[in-house]
Amino acid sequence: MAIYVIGDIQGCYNSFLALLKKIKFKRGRDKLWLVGDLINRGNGSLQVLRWCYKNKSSVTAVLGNHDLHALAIKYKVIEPDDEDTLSRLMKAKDSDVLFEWLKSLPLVHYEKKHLMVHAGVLPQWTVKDALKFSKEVSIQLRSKKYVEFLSLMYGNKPDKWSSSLSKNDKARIIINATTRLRALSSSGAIDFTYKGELKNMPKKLKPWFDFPKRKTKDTTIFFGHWSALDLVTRKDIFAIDTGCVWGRSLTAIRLEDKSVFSVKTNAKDI
Ligand SMILES: [Mn+2]
Repeated sequence: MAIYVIGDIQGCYNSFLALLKKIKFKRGRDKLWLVGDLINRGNGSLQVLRWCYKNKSSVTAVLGNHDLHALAIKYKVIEPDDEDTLSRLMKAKDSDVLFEWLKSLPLVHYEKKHLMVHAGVLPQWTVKDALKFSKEVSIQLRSKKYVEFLSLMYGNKPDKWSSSLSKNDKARIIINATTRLRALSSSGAIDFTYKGELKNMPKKLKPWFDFPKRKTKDTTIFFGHWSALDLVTRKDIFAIDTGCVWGRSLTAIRLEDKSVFSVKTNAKDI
């Protein structure tokens, strides 16, 4: 048995199947950890989500910004935009059950001393904090008021963590940090604009994982979301969004020995 952590699939179903073939994935023996953004932008969101649901006993996944965006469209909190490729998924006869599963996913997962999150964690958070905050959001998403909850997650404020935030502000920054975070200003405010490579990053910003005194630095963290980083394999962080939906590649890391497996994007997916 092995655990493979896989980067942002974003509806690239053929690429995903090719990667499963490459790692010789066997249901019942191996497990998959998916870093979120399972769907959207690629054209196989319905197939990816169906595969995950059918194999849910082998899949551990966390929510990404695109997954939350899809939930907001599904439950009529917002209208789809021009770049969304979710209409087949929305109209599918099994759409309700697929979204019910998606909605049940956490924001962070911790197991075997490894943390998985879609985008990042704030420097003030310990692993225990991240898990507690993820749970608070999951409780809301699983409650009867989930539509109302999804409607209040939009917005970039507050951009700074504080233990005295109101309940809604706290939920919003937890969601923004775990699903959208890339860089922080020197004062620790989330920067929502910079998406580029590290070498071009403005001096006043720092990637979240290099922010001073980050409390999770002794834990190995797997994340996606930041495709411009490409593959980063350090002792403390594994950035594994290698831009499948941008025509680059889809990557898996075997948790046990950190072996890297990757396939080029299948052109049919985008
Ligand atoms: Mn993302």
